[in-house]
Amino acid sequence: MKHGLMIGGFGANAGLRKVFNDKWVISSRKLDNSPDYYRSFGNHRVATYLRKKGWDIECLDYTFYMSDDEIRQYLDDRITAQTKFLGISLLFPLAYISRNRLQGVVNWMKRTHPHVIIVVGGVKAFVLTEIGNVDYYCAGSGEYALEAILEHEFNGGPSIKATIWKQGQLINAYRDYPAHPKPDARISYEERDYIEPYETLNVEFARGCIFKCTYCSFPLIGIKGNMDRCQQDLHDELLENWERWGVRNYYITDDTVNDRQDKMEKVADAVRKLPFQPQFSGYARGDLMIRHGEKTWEDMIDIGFTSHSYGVETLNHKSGKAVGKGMNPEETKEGLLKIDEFMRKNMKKDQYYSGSLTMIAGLPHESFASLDAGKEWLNKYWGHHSVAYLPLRINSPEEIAQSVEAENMDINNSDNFYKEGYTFEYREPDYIDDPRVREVIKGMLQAKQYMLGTRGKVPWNFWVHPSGEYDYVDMLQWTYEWMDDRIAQGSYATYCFETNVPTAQHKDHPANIKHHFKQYPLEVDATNLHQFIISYIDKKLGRTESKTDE
Ligand code: B12
Ligand code: SF4
Repeated sequence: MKHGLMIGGFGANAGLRKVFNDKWVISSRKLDNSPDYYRSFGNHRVATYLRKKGWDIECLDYTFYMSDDEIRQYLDDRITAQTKFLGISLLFPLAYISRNRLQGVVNWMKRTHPHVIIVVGGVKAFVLTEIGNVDYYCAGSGEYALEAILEHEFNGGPSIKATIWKQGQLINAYRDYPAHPKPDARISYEERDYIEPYETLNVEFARGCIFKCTYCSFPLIGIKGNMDRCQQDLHDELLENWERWGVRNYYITDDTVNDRQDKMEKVADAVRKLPFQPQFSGYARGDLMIRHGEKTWEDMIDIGFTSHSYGVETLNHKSGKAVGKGMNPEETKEGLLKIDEFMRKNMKKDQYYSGSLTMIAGLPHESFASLDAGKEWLNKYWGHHSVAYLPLRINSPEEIAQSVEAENMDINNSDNFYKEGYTFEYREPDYIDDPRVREVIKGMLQAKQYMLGTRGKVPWNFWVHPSGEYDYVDMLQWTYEWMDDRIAQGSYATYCFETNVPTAQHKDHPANIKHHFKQYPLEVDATNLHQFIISYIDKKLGRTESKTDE
């Protein structure tokens, strides 16, 4: 049988395995959220599709929790003359160290197993193209694109629509091999994935988003037409994961889970037919939650979709309007409180409600005064939920003008902000008191330095707000102060997207999970999830007795 391997799991904390046996914690003293403890689902989705076409494909998750020797040992062990390709999934930009490690693995593969072609795949071209010495870069939903590559390479199929990038070929899969809609977007796991019942897997209800917010850089936005999953396919996937692995927890990967009321109804119909109650977390637009009202909230409770991350972004009306989220903030605040009350009153036993908010600091028309007004409300009324503020990130016009073809494949949303009057400073800021902010800026300067060697000739820069009142660095500082205040007042509930940590931690007492979504110790114990990853790697490397695929 034609054989392929797919590896992933190159995250920000990668390579920290040496401290695995100490107590591991997830800390709320941070500004971003980490994807490190999830499997590399992109690989599993593409592999599931290709297996239906007769391929034998094994996936390896959490790769960078292994040492370089372990990664090589695994690849040496699995690769045979039948092995045709190695797929590498990259969801997020790699930190400098991870990038070098991955490049090392790729170079070693080319020297040691030259008959295996290497395909790097994921959402964003600029992330993929940081790696050299590969045969194909596949940006976008990769099911049909990888199939086309394999047909071309090994079955005399037509040549691939691509442009040259470094030594390889760069594919715009969204445009040239579109896989949206994808009604059968199911992932089927195998024995050799060693799925545990307390894991949080990922699931798709629909592909793409019907909206087009100004700051959003997801490629499949403003999508027209029906992009929904087939109800039966969704039902069967959830049932299979329950019957084979005992899994009931999911992160939904839709850009906006609740874009339509009828979508929630359709999912609820599929879920009601299941013999168990699943639990879902995912991104829901706050304004739509409020508009759609109680019928949809009931559907959500039936589905088990009670762990939400609302992209509210701002509580300043003019700022919201400027980025496509124009609901009056008073209506937003009132609506959020209503949802909170409704969920708490009507949720089923053992369900938990997370009303995580994600906010952007530095939008058009936002001032220190309006930010502080928003903060006051959030600290008073939304202190029992997690709220993440991140400073607005946009590229300067010079960067966009000089960006290479690979970057032009990715959506650029910066233009929308130039129109609002954002300007850019090209110098190292010399006025930073807070050592944490200094550290972040230092990291960004280093990254920029690295980029100068590979692509981009524009020196480090940061935006200045149209009002002239503040700049990017001030907003970075403001978000740290925001976090300090939240910690000081004891507001640090678990984020909706960190649901996999408490789910694993309380595997024997699921009723305790809900406490994390009110308040939890500042540093939450993640030992179980880490133990799971160690044991997964041991099984993959044959260090523990385990069932193998038939
Ligand atoms: C779930 C999710 C998360 C989870 C991640 C959990 C995990 N690891 O699974 C959490 C909540 C932790 C998260 C965090 C963040 N996220 Co996020 N997230 C998503 C989301 C909604 C779904 C990703 C996903 O799992 N999709 C499902 C899988 C199956 O799809 P996939 O991996 O894309 O795979 C497909 C293709 O990419 C391709 N493919 C993938 N692998 C391979 C391999 C090969 C060989 C081939 C050929 C093809 C291929 O084919 C697959 C099937 O179609 C996306 C939006 C989206 N819908 O894609 C944003 C998204 C990936 N996130 C984004 C961002 C910005 C962030 C944050 C930076 C947010 C923040 N400001 O903190 C952080 C980053 C954290 C960090 N430390 O780096 C951005 C872009 C990231 C980027 N590359 O620049 C996205 C695209 C959203 C957006 N609006 O732009 N996120
Ligand atoms: S609703 Fe979300 S995914 Fe859709 S365009 Fe807006 S920010 Fe992007």
